[in-house]
Amino acid sequence: MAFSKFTLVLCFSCFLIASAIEVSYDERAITIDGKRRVLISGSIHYARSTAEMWPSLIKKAKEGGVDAIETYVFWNAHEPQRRQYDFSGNLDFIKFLKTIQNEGLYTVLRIGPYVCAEWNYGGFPLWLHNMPGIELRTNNDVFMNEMQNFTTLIVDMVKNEKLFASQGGNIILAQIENEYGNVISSYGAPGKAYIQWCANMAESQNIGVPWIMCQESDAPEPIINTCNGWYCDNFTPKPNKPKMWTENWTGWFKSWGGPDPLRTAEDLAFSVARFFQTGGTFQNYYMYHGGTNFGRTAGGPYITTTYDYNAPLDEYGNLNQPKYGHLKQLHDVLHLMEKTLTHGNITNMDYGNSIYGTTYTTETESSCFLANLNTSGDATVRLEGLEYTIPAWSVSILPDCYTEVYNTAKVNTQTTIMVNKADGDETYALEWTWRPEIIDNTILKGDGNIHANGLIDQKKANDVSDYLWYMTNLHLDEKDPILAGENLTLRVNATGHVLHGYVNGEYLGSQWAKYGVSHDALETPVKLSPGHNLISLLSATVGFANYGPWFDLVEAGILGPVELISYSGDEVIIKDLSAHNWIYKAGLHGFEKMYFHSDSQGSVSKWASDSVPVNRMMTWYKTTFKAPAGTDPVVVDLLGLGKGEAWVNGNSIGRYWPSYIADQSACSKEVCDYRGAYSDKKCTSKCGEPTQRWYHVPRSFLNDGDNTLVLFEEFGGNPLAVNFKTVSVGTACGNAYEGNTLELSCQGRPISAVKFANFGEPAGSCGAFQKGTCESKTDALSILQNECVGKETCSIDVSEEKFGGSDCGNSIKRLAVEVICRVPKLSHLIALGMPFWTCVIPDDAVSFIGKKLEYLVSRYF
Ligand SMILES: *[C@@H]1O[C@H](CO)[C@@H](O)[C@H](O)[C@H]1NC(C)=O
Ligand SMILES: *[C@@H]1O[C@H](CO)[C@@H](O)[C@H](O)[C@H]1NC(C)=O
Ligand SMILES: *[C@@H]1O[C@H](CO)[C@@H](O)[C@H](O)[C@H]1NC(C)=O
Ligand SMILES: *[C@@H]1O[C@H](CO)[C@@H](O)[C@H](O)[C@H]1NC(C)=O
Ligand SMILES: *[C@@H]1O[C@H](CO)[C@@H](O)[C@H](O)[C@H]1NC(C)=O
Ligand SMILES: CC(=O)N[C@H]1CO[C@H](CO)[C@@H](O)[C@@H]1O
Repeated sequence: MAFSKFTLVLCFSCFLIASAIEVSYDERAITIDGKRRVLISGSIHYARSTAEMWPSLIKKAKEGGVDAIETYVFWNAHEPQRRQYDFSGNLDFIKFLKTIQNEGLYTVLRIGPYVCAEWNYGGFPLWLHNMPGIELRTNNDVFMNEMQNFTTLIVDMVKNEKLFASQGGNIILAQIENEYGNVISSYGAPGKAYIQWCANMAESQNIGVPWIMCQESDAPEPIINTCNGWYCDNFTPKPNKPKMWTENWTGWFKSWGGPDPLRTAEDLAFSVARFFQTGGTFQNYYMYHGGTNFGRTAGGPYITTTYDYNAPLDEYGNLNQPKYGHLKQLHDVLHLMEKTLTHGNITNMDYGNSIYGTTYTTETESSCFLANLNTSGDATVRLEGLEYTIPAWSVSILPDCYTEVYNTAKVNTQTTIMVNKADGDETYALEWTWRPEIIDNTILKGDGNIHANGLIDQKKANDVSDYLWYMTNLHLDEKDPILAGENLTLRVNATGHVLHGYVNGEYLGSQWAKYGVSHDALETPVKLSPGHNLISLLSATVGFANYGPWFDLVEAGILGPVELISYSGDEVIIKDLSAHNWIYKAGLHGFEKMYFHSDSQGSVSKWASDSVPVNRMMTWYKTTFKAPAGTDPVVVDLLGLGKGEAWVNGNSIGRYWPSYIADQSACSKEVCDYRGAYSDKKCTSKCGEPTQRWYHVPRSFLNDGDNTLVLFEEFGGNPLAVNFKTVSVGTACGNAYEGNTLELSCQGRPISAVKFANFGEPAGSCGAFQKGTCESKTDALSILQNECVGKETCSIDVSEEKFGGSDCGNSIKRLAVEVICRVPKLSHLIALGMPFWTCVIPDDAVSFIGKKLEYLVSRYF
């Protein structure tokens, strides 16, 4: 069956190939078959989800009002060894592009192949760095040959599948290089020559659609320069080029030790509305779905495994509400105004006090924007005789210059609070086996495979592991002054990633720096004996640098100096070991032996099940588990562990580091206010909590029978609390303005109860709503109960017709509502004195007894 379905799809594409689509541009917009377009695009990186997730992510993007999906191409993932390629699994980017095409969306293909993207080494393969005579991202033949070779390979693969619009496909734009304008001044004249070469090389690929360069103000003709940033309303394109925004940061990425970022829906919508008000016609969300940095793909230093980005779709692909829905409504309005936005004459009005109006006028219609850039004062504006109230830091859109159909600060979409819950009522304890990482060879014998005089940059080792041992033998004469002195200390200046020190087999201590960027040294008392001594240092990188001028040269590992220090009277005696002969060994023994593979039969006997150790460094743990039932996304809770990497059925789910607590001081003290310019320091939260406790286990990594979880624990931790949960909607709230329709949805499960409902001037926010000083005469709660309980979605007209008059006078009223999307824990209900019969009611039966349960819940919660 699957086969015949496949052939059917193939034949469909035979028909689709029919005609080329002409993509061009003028000073107003990208044109498709001669028609100027308003285009909303969203970034989804194929390598940050699984092939099984792609169709649903893209479908949700389409439903969110997105016209195009934008992705980078990840060179180091595809060409891990020179001329050895991988396009399998979630690296099958052609399949990803076809999934977008099948959904009827356009694609923006950002080849780079330098991509930044908080991706390991910005997407460059490490072997590139180690090629003789190479200099990256500048006018260097060795580099340019490699860049051209890879770019050509990708373009040819796409051409073979006829995916460029010029061939009848859906790719409308392609990008070469990335944000080079931010760094070009550091590269001097060769940088200018290089970017010119990039343009010529790209053009010579003859793809038949325009090339773009982002953040490159002197992009060579005919390449379009585009803007990246939190806001791009002040961006001016080159003459005769459309105003395009390739990266509107929907949130921000997260670093180990850093807080949770949040960019509010109100501010993001404000930035988009301002961009279109000021003449923009193409806009891309970076990210629309951020996803997960599986394996060792996270960039650095210190980018977390989650790449959620606070995007409209969360890490697991769930709708991040209200952001998703609030933007969807904005996209619908902007699409409605496509004609006026791309053809209308533009008139700007300055009302003073940072209030600006813009009218787009064609022969037949006009559309208006009213923006209030004032960060505190709401404003009243007169337009053609009518008055409009524009809240501070917001934009109102009037598609006919008469009716306000959208205001960026008035969120009429539900807010969703997700919960992680166990399969069934209780979490069960997993049974663990363990084995030590074998390190005697390195800490006692100093065995390695590379010898060098001096300390080396870790990029010189191969890139299959974070780990590199640095070992040196030290022969000390009995009379050596360093032994004669007092307080003998080993001092190792590292680059800020993680370092563990051993001398003669004994563990001395570890050191790592906040965000992996400062240069604190490991300083520890040490005992050495006359004769032979062995110093073994283990360096663990946490993602190579991915951004900045010459970022590729940023060194990692132990660069020194490595010194022994002792004191004799007032004299300091220093023995510098940096230039010694050092022996190197890359990787973990258990990794080479594939301990992480569920079917590594050969070594099965060596896993011990008795006296499972806790807080033991350099330890492997293994357990089997059943996948949680259902289709909700699965996460594993790794609280209790230190730092390491985790594998499910042999698939790496990424680095873990739950013991890294987000810096207390990194959170903003003020209550999050959407008003005023956003930066990644604003509205942060979760300080004092583990930076990342939950790790995504994609459903496609799991099977119906036994599944294996393997952990490599580097720091020492306790696996006994590890458990699997699913992520689903717990609570949905609305806070919608009169005149709108509020849609409430539990996304696939019934609304089980209405916890709060009030029409009038309610106060507070989701989870903490309160009645205001006035309200409607009817009982909003019972109206909501009647219409919503037991249903998966319900739609409420927020109006006086529905809720009756109120004692609020003429002010604009709102409906605040909070509904519960799951059955409360039975144990909880029993504790509250619920009758026994409720214990036997399964989840699914809830809709039948919903009202009864609802009543109980509203009484007891
Ligand atoms: C890339 O380089 C290899 C040799 O290393 C060569 O065989 C291949 O043709 C090159 N590809 C392109 C598109 O230039
Ligand atoms: C913002 O509005 C207040 C009044 O609401 C006004 O006093 C202030 O000058 C305005 N600020 C700017 C920058 O226009
Ligand atoms: C738009 O501006 C052009 C040039 O100033 C003018 O010829 C045209 O009549 C204007 N169209 C409208 C609808 O105002
Ligand atoms: C430690 O190393 C860093 C480079 O990683 C260097 O900038 C710094 O000067 C070194 N410190 C000492 C004391 O040599
Ligand atoms: C050695 O360490 C001890 C204890 O910290 C301290 O009292 C003493 O002054 C140190 N000696 C020298 C020479 O620094
Ligand atoms: C164009 C722009 O806004 N660039 C900014 C991108 O973000 C970094 C980090 O926040 C800033 O340093 C750049 O100025």
